[in-house]
Amino acid sequence: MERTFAMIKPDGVSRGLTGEIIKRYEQKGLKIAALKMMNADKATVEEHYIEHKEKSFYGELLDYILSGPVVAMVIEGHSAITLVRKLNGATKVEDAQPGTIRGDFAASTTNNIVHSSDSIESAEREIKLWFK
Ligand code: FUP
Repeated sequence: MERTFAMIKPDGVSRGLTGEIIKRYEQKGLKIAALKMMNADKATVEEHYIEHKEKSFYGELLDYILSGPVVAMVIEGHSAITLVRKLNGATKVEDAQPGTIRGDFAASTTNNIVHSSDSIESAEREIKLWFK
């Protein structure tokens, strides 16, 4: 059994996609082990995206995540890390396939609706960070 961290970003929440996104995770057979809607604080978001600190899009990314409430989740299941990332779809807007959350709903790489951890180490780090 594996645990991953997932987040519905502000545009996912404001566009009313929360139910649709959770439905896709549950439909796949994954379990929502924890869930909270919150306004993220800047320190948490800076820490979350620390690997992108020097990137050109970092400022825009922070502003975006801080622009409204997010839904933070812990998702549990066999291969949960890989499965949630497959359901979410590719990071780059041009690569996100129809049938994935990003492929179906995102029209920009920055405003891409969802996040999920990319490894066991990231999942542990992100769950600790968002569910203190
Ligand atoms: P992901 O693991 O799919 O969330 O992707 P990354 O960790 O590489 O990127 C984190 C976020 O930075 C993405 F969700 C969107 C944003 N980003 C950009 O805005 N431009 C880029 O070129 C790459 C990422």
